[in-house]
Order: sequence, then structure tokens, then C-alpha cells
Amino acid sequence: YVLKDNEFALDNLVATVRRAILNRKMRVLVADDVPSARQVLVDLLKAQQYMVVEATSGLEALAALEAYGDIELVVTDHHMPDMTGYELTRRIRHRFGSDRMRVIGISSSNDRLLSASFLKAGASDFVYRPFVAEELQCRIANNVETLTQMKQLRAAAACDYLTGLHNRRYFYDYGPKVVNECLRQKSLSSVAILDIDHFKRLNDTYGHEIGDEVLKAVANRLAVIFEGSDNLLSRLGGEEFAILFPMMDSAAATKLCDEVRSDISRLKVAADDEELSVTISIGVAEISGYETFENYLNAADQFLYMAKHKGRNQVYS
Ligand code: GH3
Ligand code: MG
Ligand code: MG
Ligand code: MG
Repeated sequence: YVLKDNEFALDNLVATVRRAILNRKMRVLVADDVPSARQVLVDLLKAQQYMVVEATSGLEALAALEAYGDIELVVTDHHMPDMTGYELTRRIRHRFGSDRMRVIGISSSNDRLLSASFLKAGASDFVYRPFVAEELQCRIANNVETLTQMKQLRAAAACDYLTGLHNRRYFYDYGPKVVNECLRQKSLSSVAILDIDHFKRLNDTYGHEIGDEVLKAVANRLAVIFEGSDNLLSRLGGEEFAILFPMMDSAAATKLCDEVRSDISRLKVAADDEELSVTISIGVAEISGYETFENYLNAADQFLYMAKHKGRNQVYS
């Protein structure tokens, strides 16, 4: 989620995510071996606008979870021919945490301890049959709301408040995964660290508020440049940004970074009755797979230091 207007970056991001979630119908899996009992659940869910996938056994349910990949809620019966409902729940929990997948158990058993067995196995909720439709609907709605809140928290935790870009945490979480996938495909990647030149001077001359405006303007411009690409852009902190270039060697990344450097040097930021401009220095390191992700960032940082040392407004690799 790249934001154009960063004035309320975090609020905007949360609103964007909320809209995306509300507009998308959630996919729900119903597992029950008795067709008529299953149909009652399917009808109830479809009436609530959910997309429904049906399974007639535990193994079918597990296969459906793999096949669809976007199921977020499972409503499962207990007595099924190949697997009990709480065994299915346990297996689901092995693969998916309760922050990504909700499981609601349901059974007509007279065993009053069954609900506890389900909850111990990791179920989010349980209802006995015969159930009141209104109650099951409320329990489903509550579980869906929890999922929505989890998504909003994840989005906010990955977002830099000032600029709306991905933050350092996201870059360090997600970057190594991307790099490892590239290395698995026998492809090099590169990482760059960008730093605004003489930013302290700008702060000292114009004040922190103008400094923030310049920071946001640079971030916005970078977001526009990299929008729709596979490159992972983030604000590491202060006036420093990092970009991961998957499947791109140092030569190609350096060339691209020099275009970015040139682009930013032409950026004009309106401040009071002046037009400010800034330059950036960039260090680029190639990721060949022998070092840790952090070590490659340190290498990029050392190259950045060289770019500064050689006079700023340049790329060093
Ligand atoms: P160099 O060209 O060597 O990078 O010099 P510099 O002045 O940019 O480097 P230095 O790291 O000494 O200063 C960075 C300054 O960035 C210091 C700090 O006051 C300012 N800064 C860090 N985060 C923010 C922020 O969020 N907003 C504003 N306005 N300033 C910030
Ligand atoms: Mg059954
Ligand atoms: Mg700095
Ligand atoms: Mg700086």
C-alpha cells in the first residue's frame, strides 16, 4: 500500500486495509460428512455473503485449505469418518496460527466436555447442535472481526508513520525471505541504502517541520519511482531509506540507483516562499548468498560512507 498523501499516513493505511477487507468476501470452509447438516451451514454462510467451500471429511478439508490458499475461517463438525473435528483443528493449527485462520467447532454430541477438547486443540469457538442461527452468526462475525483487527495490526506494524512507506521492521522481516527465494532460483540480488545529503543543515536552517516535509516529499517520489516494481522500498529511520532489488546484480542496481539519484536532485519541495532541493548519496551491495542479510546491509552502508566521502550526490558500489 503506497500512499500518495501522507498527511495521515497511518490512518490512511488502516482505512485502505479496512476497505480492502470489507470489499473482499472472505472464503469459509465447511467440513461436515452429513449432507443435510452441511447444507444448513452453507446456506447460513452464503446468506452472510461469504464464499463457501465444502468438505465431506477431515482429509478433504485439509486438501481444500491447501488448494484454495485464501480460506480464513473453518466451520467443522466433530464426528467425521476419517478424523474427528478436534483432530482436524489440531492439524490446521499446525499450519496456521489463530491470527490468520479461525476455526469454529460444531457438534450434536451429548459430551459436554467436547467444547473443551476443541478449544484445547486450538479452536477459536464452539457451538452445540441444535444451534440458534443468530448465535452462530454472531460467533462467526466476532471471529471475522478478530481477523480484520489482526490484519490492521499487521499493516500498521509494517508501516512507517511519517512517510507511509514500509518500515525497518518489515524490511528486515520480509527482505531475507525474498533474498532466499532468489538464491534458491540461483539469482543474485542487490541492496541499496540511500541517505539525504546534509539533512542536518536543512533542519537547522529551516526547522524540523520543513525537514519533515522534505523527507515526505523524497519518500513520495521514491514510492512513485518504485510503484508496481518488485523492488522493496522502506524507510530505515531518520533520512535513510533502503531498497532491495531482487534478481538484480550490482551493475544493474547501480545504474538504476543513479537514475534515482538524478531524479531526486531535480525534485522541488515548496517551503514557505522558497523551493528547496536536496541530493542523496547511495551505497549498493550485491547479495551473493554467503553472508547474512544484515552483513549485506552493512556493506551497502560502508559504500554509502564512500559516496559521502567522495563528495555526496553519487552512487558507490
Ligand atoms: P550527510 O550528508 O553526511 O548524511 O549529513 P547529514 O546532516 O544528512 O547526516 P546526519 O546523520 O549527521 O544527520 C541526519 C539528521 O537527520 C539528524 C536529525 O536531526 C535528522 N533527522 C532524523 N530523523 C528525522 C525526522 O524524522 N525528521 C526530521 N526533520 N529530521 C530528522
Ligand atoms: Mg458428522
Ligand atoms: Mg543519515
Ligand atoms: Mg544524511
